[in-house]
Amino acid sequence: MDSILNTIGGRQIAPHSEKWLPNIEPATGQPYGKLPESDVTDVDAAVQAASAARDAWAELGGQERGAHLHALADAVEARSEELARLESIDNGKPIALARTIDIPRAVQNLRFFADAAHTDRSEILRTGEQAINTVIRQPVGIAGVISPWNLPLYLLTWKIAPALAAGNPVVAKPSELTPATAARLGEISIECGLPPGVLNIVHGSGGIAGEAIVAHPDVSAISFTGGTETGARISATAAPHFKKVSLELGGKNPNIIFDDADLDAALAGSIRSSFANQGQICLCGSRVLVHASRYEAFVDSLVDQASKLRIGDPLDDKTQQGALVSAAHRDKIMASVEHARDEGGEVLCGGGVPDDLPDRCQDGFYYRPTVIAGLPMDAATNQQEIFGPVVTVSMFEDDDEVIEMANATRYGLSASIWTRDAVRARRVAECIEAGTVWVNCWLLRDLRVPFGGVKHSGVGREGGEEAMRFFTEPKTICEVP
Ligand code: TXE
Repeated sequence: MDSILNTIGGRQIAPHSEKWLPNIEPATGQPYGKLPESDVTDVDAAVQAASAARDAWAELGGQERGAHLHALADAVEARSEELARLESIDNGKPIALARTIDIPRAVQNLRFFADAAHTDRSEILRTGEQAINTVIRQPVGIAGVISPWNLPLYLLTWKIAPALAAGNPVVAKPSELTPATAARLGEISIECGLPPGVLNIVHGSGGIAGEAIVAHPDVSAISFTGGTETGARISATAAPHFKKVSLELGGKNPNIIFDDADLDAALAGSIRSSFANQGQICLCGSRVLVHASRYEAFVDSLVDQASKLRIGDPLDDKTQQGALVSAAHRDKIMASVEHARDEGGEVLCGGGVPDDLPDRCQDGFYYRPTVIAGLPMDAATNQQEIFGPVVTVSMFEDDDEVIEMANATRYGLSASIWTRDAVRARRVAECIEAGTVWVNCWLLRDLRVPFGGVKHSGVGREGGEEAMRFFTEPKTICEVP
């Protein structure tokens, strides 16, 4: 069995308690390794290593920090195939997806913020003849990073890259369900000469190691992506310490197909936004809202294409739908679909476990792409994040009705609109309560734009300058000449 180790102070080390958690391969349901079950003592060691590295890393300057991040990006890119395979085994995602999305995006994250490190963000504001205010931005301090399992290396680097670029040492805890690529990143960071203590990666459960990071008095900022309930708990723990907190949480995103949409493009986009990564992306469009005049034809095609998605071994190049991340998550999805049936929903396709899996995958955590019709917007199925390959379809008559339907959940992360009418697209986009609205596309990302959600989808924004602002504190120096 492969053992994963913590990266603390530039060394690979076992948890002080010698306690371990099993690492399960979702495709087979079998344990294939173990990871540290770190606790408050391991987290404290990581925070001490970060404290020791803090001043030197801040004083190094943006150019040098950028050079370190570029070196890390190059080293990750050179190991792309190895990392894609690790990600696919650890998470259950199709290797084709890990090769084309997860690992390339991790490299891009590191490169983007390597370049962002060079910019001087100071501002000068003159108070007439009386004074000169210089606003400088200084590193926030030790950054606590807590990342989820759905896009493991992609989301971990999305957080650690700006934190490091802005001059902060990091203590990161990847999801205990998918620790492999983060552990490899820790090793790579040592191999490519990142100063010891600058990037510390502590593995373990959220309730123990994660809580210890959030509660540690020397950690100044917490950047978290994960479930809304966990986000609420993190907020409550961090608040008495007055930490900066950035939370990227769940979604129940509408995917709106207007009568004037390019239906082929909308269908292809909807298949991706419904089922990419087995629907385990916070940005997935889990409520498909279709204009009444197109409803029947569109839903028929959606069901047809969803049923044809190739489910199989994630390590097979041709697989389009891999395994769900864990047995518990698969069971939660199953229960959600059963609840949808109880609520009166009609399961148009999927709604169960595939029966034609390869031998190796018989005990894996699979679920068929599922489309459910006939539920009102206030049904639990349309309100709760399922986070799996399950979408509902609903009909609307006009723009005002669909805006109301789109906004009728506690979430507000993203939306997609498919229409040829640019004026309508802009009006509807402005009325939708969400951090991002895509028009005639989905998951088209520019790393410079703010990224995050409103309502219960989160607090704060990541990406570009927003991330650099989050990981720095402004200081005003007011000088009278
Ligand atoms: O996420 P958690 P879970 C949603 C999705 C999913 C639900 C639960 O709906 O079904 O959340 O998933 C760490 N203090 N998303 O339970 O618990 C944990 O170890 C500090 C949406 O897997 O939020 C992991 O590293 N940390 C989503 C990270 O938080 C804690 C991605 C995320 O796990 C902690 C994943 C605590 N008390 C799930 N408890 C998205 N927004 O993309 C847990 N953690």
